Amino acid sequence: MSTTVPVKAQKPEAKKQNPEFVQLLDPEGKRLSDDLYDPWVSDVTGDQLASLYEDLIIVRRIDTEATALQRQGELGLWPPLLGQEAAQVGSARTLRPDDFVFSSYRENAVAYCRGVKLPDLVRVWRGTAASGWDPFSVGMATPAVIIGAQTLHATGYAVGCKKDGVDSVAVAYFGDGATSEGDVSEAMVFAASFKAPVIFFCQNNQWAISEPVGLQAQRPIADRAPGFGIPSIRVDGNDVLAVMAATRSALDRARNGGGPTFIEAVTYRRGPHTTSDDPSRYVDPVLVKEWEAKDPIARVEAFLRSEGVLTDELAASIQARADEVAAEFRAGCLGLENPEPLSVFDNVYATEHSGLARQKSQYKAYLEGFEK
Ligand SMILES: Cc1ncc(C[n+]2csc(CCOP(=O)(O)OP(=O)(O)O)c2C)c(N)n1
Repeated sequence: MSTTVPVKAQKPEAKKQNPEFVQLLDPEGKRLSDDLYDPWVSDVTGDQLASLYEDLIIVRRIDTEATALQRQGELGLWPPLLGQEAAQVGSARTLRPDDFVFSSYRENAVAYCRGVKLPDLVRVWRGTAASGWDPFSVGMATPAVIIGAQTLHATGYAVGCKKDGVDSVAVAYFGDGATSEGDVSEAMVFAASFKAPVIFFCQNNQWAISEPVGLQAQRPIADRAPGFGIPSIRVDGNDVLAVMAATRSALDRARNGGGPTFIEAVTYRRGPHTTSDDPSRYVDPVLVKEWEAKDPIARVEAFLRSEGVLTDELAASIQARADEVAAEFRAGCLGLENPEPLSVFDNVYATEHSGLARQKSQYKAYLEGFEK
């Protein structure tokens, strides 16, 4: 059975607002009501939620496949997102094509939602390109590995949108660790000063590699932004509906001249920082179990089943579709062509550069040495 009926809270009269963060779907899949944020998702139907559920399943499947590809030696590295699917899908699916995303390296689900082609997700990690995709074709810059740098790019872009008189919004995605970087503070100062239409979307996945968030943040991360004059929302990052509501409210504020908003999506990185990391050296497995119980996919599934929207048949077809995407992704990755070695010197400078030309000829001679 499918439904075009909005996914309203089951018991609107039993109002229960979570003091910790905005939550509309609890871990058991119960639809909670929230006076402030319900209106932002009052139009979301059962079918639309099922489509978000499909996204969550697919991005998790892509992530598993990429991890396997790395373990098989096909990728040099991969930054997994297990546990963070709802934070990424819930926010990215609310954006318009003319909005612009500036992300870090872990936002592969955001990239998928923006329409980045599957092999383009791994060009860099396979070492066949210096950059994965054309930013302007998908409205998303290629990922920043310098922690927090992209918040400045987003703010600059947002100021540009304002000057151009368009109502597009820039969204900067970053982690909890990034909030300790000067770049993020600078970006917030500028964004607040110029009322830039930018959303600072922080996925608090509790870890900056092996450093726990509690070390660098004595208060909730969302509390930092008001000090810069930027309102913030703390949302359950494992609740796709709540993330959507929070992002929609921030987008609306930005589009209507209200300026920046900071969103802290509280989530958990259940895997390693990257495939080179061993979290067993610093994570208590009990904590991971606790977060498994708050899984972002399980709660949507439970809710959709209780509503009669998700049947065994639909669930099986979504799984089959995810497997299809994974196969396509694997084939695309393996099909990436190795670049011609000397092309590494292309596009470094806009104009000829004698130092680079010298390096290029030295490298050419080095490579020719192997052919003898
Ligand atoms: C400016 C800078 N400093 C240090 C690093 C090394 N580094 C890479 S990832 C990382 C932790 C980032 O944590 P967080 O911002 O929470 O993002 P997450 O990886 O958890 O998504 C650090 C310190 C870097 N890439 N750039």
